[in-house]
Amino acid sequence: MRRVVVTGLGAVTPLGVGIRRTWKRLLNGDCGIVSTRHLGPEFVALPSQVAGLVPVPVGATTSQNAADEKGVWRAQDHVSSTELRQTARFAQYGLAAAAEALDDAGFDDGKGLDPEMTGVCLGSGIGNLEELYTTSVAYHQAKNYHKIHPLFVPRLLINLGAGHISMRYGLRGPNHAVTTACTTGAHSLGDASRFIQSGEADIMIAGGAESCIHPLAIGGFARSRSLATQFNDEPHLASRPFDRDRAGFVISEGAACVVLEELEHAKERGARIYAELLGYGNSADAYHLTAPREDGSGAFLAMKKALKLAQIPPSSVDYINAHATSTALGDAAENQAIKALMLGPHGRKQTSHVNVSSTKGALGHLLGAAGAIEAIFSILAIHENVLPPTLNLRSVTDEFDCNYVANTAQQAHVHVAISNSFGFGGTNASLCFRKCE
Ligand SMILES: *[C@@H]1O[C@H](CO)[C@@H](O)[C@H](O)[C@H]1NC(C)=O
Ligand SMILES: CC(=O)N[C@H]1CO[C@H](CO)[C@@H](O)[C@@H]1O
Repeated sequence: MRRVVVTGLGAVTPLGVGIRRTWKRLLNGDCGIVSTRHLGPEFVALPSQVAGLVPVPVGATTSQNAADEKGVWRAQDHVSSTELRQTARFAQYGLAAAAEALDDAGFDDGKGLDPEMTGVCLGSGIGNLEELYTTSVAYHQAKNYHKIHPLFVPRLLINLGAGHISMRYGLRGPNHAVTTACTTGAHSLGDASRFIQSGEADIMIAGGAESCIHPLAIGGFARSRSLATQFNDEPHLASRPFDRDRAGFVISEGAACVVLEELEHAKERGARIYAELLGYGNSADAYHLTAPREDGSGAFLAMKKALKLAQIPPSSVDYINAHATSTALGDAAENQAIKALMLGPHGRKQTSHVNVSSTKGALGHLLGAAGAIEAIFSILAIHENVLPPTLNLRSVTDEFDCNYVANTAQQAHVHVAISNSFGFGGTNASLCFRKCE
């Protein structure tokens, strides 16, 4: 069986451009969630006026998040003028995250890659809503198809994110784009690992990208009653996974990519190995459009399968990066699933020994990129033996009796970590990573 390891990391997030910066600020307890009111009157009319925005230079907008000029997003630093014209913003974030991950893995500018044995899996949950909206409006008003830009379709298609990465580096291995709502990022990593296991590729760039901070997306999620609406004056308090006062998720944007590599291939070139991707489990709730099964049995099945494939008992799991988006139902269902798994026959004896956190308190919900960035946090937890915190966790109801790493990062030996992702439609995935010695 070919084994798959992680050798490179890259990200663009509301905590900044670059994975080191994001991770440092996450451990520091910083929050990337800001008000959206400066984005225009349409945003002020929405019930939820907070979002995790990738910081941009001061002056471009009045985003408070951009106070510090380092780690801010300037598209021209990451994409060529041709790419800029041809791509949606989610794809630009994806290109930047992929470039950082490749550099981090020692393949600067793609040098040293075998084109035929290197592929890309980059997905997005929603894609380019802005393009769809503006084109629809222009077309409707003029009733003239010349209002449709010649690049409309290439800017719209979700798989063009992966396509652009392959074109930039000339990668001719598998090229794939998952779109499974908020499970997209996890499925991208998991499916990419199977391309390597099967021998179709030695190296895969895998991740998720999202940028749909648009009134239509916020309005839509608000209408499905999923968003936080009670913290518009205090954005940094809006995302509060597991907390008693949690009341909906915060929409965010960004991208995250990893370089996955076959173990022997990585060893041969002396690559730094962050962790091994040991197990990948999938399940479906088969229950409801947006709500989880209350008992969390969907999440339970996904984690159980990931551990079964990893051949690891629940008692060996040191850290769980929860999907927990800060909704009343979702967090409770996942908590129940985690406890059922970790306190079951082969689990730990006490809930207080179960270490779980949700990094969405600091970043909000990156939708199609969430599974990828949270997988990276799980990998770094293993690599650096530290548990990233759950922000805004002030008080809990009785059933929340694990260690949720409230507000401050904790040192702990992390050998095995699980990253959970669940999406609308009831699709659930878990990734299991292990330290590679
Ligand atoms: C959980 O985290 C704490 C640090 O807060 C650590 O001391 C403990 O060993 C961890 N438990 C497990 C089972 O990993
Ligand atoms: C927690 C749980 O049991 N299931 C998750 C699976 O996917 C659904 C899809 O809506 C999520 O909402 C659940 O949280």
